[in-house]
Amino acid sequence: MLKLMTWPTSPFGAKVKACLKALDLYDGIEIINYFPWLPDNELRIKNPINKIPVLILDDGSALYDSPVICEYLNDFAKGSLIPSQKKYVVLRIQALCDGILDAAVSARYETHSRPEHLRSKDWYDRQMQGVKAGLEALATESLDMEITLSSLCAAVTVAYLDLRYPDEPMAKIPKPLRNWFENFVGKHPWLTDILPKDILPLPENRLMLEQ
Ligand SMILES: N[C@@H](CCC(=O)N[C@@H](CS)C(=O)NCC(=O)O)C(=O)O
Repeated sequence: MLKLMTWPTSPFGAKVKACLKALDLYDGIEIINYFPWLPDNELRIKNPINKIPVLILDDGSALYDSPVICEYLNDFAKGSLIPSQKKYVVLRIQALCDGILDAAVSARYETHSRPEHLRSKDWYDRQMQGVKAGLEALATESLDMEITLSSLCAAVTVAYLDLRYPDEPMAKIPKPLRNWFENFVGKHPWLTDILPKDILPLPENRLMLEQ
């Protein structure tokens, strides 16, 4: 049985879960809720970079990071999440969304995880500049109303920013992207269960405060 190490707030984990659902693989997978800041070595044994999500295959080997996992799952299920006629547009949008999310997660660590005396407003602003410019670019892409890897990535990106930055002007979702998101989730309501959510208490022995 495939296993997925992830955490409910992780946007990259949510992207993989959305692919699993879209490919009808979700019910056949064991979800291991694993907080990546724990002081043990369990995650690092699977992914030396120590990040979730990690997909553990039946032979015990591991796949990371999320673009690799999503492509693997699509091939495994013979799915059409990356249509060949627009493969590089889909992959570009995924890269754009991943870039926005990397910046948003990094800024979140800066304000919530790092010891207070080490926090840098300059670093936070630099990351949020990336979020803002990335969102402007994403709003100009013609996003699918159908399920593809790129539409799933875009939906997860908006949902993560809504979760973590509801009042941050630099993370304001441009109107066309907001409209697309609402229509898209309205058309695919099962996504609501999959999008990033703060639903689990943080483990007691976490190294960092929260993510
Ligand atoms: N490029 C990676 C990014 C994954 C990532 O940043 N995961 C975060 C949680 S959302 C994490 O595990 N952070 C722990 C750390 O930075 O040590 C992917 O696409 O899977």
